[in-house]
Amino acid sequence: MRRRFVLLAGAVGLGLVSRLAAAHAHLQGASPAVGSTIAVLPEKLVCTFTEALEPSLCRIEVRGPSGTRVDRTDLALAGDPRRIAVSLRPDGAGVYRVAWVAVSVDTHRTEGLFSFTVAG
Ligand SMILES: [Cu+2]
Repeated sequence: MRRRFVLLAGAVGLGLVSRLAAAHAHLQGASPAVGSTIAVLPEKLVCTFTEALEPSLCRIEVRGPSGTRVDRTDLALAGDPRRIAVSLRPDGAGVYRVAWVAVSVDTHRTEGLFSFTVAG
């Protein structure tokens, strides 16, 4: 209950909070890499952050070139408390857009967008 309240307050003050967020979970890297062009869509998208995550509160939504959601909503830690992965469903060549929300173990929330391209 307390955590829920903290999250809500965090979401309301997100603009301010993220500016003060020296030690929060920022995206350190992804596979496929941010902005990259790849030949074949991998089975999973893996995102690595700068802080340990609370996986049950994190979200990753991936939309394929057709605009439909292509992640299989099976987000889970991937062998490291700072790393989460989600399975992907192929949606052809084009731009895949990723929207992420990361909640670190200190319950602070960050979010962002990036894309990668699957070459035709
Ligand atoms: Cu924090």
